[in-house]
Amino acid sequence: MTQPRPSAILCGAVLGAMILSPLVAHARPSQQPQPPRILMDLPLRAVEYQLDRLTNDELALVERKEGDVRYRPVYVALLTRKNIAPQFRQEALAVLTKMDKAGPSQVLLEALARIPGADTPTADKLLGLLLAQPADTLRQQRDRFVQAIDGTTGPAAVRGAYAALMTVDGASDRAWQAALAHEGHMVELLRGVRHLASAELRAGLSTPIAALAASTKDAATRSEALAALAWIRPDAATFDLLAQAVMNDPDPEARASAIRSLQLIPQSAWPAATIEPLARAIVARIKETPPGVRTQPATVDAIQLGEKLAAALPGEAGRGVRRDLRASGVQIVRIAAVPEQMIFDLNWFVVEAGKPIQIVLENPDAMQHNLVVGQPGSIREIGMAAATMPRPVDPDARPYVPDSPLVLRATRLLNGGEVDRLTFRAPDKPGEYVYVCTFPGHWVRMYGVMLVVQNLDAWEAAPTVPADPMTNKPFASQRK
Ligand SMILES: [Cu+2]
Repeated sequence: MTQPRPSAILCGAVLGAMILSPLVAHARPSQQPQPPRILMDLPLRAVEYQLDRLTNDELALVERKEGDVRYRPVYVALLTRKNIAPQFRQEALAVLTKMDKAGPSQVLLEALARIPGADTPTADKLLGLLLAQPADTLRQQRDRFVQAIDGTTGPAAVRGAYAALMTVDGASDRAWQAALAHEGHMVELLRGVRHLASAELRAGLSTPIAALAASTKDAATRSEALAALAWIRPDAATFDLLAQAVMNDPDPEARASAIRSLQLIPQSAWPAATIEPLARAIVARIKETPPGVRTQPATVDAIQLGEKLAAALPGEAGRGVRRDLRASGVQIVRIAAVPEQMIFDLNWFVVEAGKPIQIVLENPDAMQHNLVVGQPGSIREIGMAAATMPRPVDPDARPYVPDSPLVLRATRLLNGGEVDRLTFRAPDKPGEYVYVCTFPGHWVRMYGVMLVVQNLDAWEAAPTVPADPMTNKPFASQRK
C-alpha cells in the first residue's frame, strides 16, 4: 500500500474543517445557508476533492464566474453531478461551451468520459442533452463521435458516441461495423439504442439485434441485446425470445436482464401460450435462490413479474402460481411518488401478518420524499411531529422521522431519481397500518394504508377495502 502524500492529508484535514461551516448554518433553519467556501487556487485535484465532498444543495450554492477559467472545475462538477437539478447542468453546459471554445458535443463527450460505468442515471441525462441537439449541429460534429469511438474514452462516452453516430447517419450500419471491430463496444452500442429518437432507426435495428442475441457467446452482449429488443420491439415475438432466455439461458445475468426487459412489454402483447410456462419457470428459479438473497433486486424483479403473470392466468392456474410465489418469496410492493402532485401512486396494499415484505419506494419527482410505516391511526401524530423537526446536520441521518413507537419503519429521504427499499416482517397483529411521506407538509396528501391480514388466501376469497385514514371512508380505488 502506498502512503498518502502529506499534501493530501493536509488537504483532507483543512477542507474537512472548512466545509463544516455551511453545514452548521443548515442546522439553524431561520438562517439562509451560506455558500461553501472553496479554495480555488489549489491544484486541480484538491479543488475537485473539495467539490466532491459537497452535497448537491451546497454545490449549487458555490460561487462561480462564467468568464473566469479558475471556476471551470465548479462547472464540470455541476455538469457531471448525480441527481442535480436540470437547470444547473444546462448552466454548466452553456458556460463550458464558451469557456472551452468547444461544441456542446465535445463538452458532453468529455463529461460522459468522467461518469463511472455504474452511474447509468447520470450518463442517461448527459446522453439526453447530447442527442437533443439540432440535427445540423450533430451532423457537423460527426468526426468527434468517430474519434470518441476510436479513442480511449470511458464506457458512457462510447455509448453516447454510438447513439450520436447512428442519429447523424440515420442508419446503424457504420456504427454496427465499428462496434464489431472494437472489443467491448457492442454492449455500449446496445445500451445507446434506447436513446434513439427515430422510430425508423430503432425498427431497423430489431433484426440484427435479435440475430445477435441468438448467436453471441458473450453473456454481457446477450443481456444487453435482449434489453435493447424490449425497448425497440415490445411485441409477442420479443416476449417469446425473452421467455426462452428466462427458461433456458445458463447465465444468471442474462436471465435477470431478460426478466427486467419482460417488464417493458405491455400485457396486451403477451402471447397466451407462453404465460404459464414462464410463470412456472420463474417460480422454479426463485425456489433455487437461497432465502437470504431473495430480497436482492434481481429476485425482487422476478417475483414481481411472476405476480403480474399470475394475475393474467385464469382461475386455479393463477392462484397456484401466486401461492407458490408467496411460499418461496418475499412480497414486493412498489410505491412511487407521482411527479408534481405530492401523492403516492398506491392508496393501499394487503400483506399477510408476520410474512416478509419489501417496499420499493421510487421517487421520479423533483421534490424530495420518504416513506414512513406507522401504527394504525398514527398518521396525524407522525405527520405533525415530523413537520416541526429541524433538518439534521448529518447527511446520512434520516430526516423528518420522529423518534416514536408509532413509527415502525422508514426509508431515507429520496432525491429525484432515487430508489430505496424497506425489507421487514409484516406486523403480527392484523390492522390498517399507515404509510406516509413525512417531508414537512406532505403528510396531508401523501399517504396510504398497509392492510395486514391473518391469512391472505382467506382474504382473497372475500376481499375487504381499508378506510382512508383522513376521511375514514373506504378507498375508492387501490391505485391513483
Ligand atoms: Cu413527500
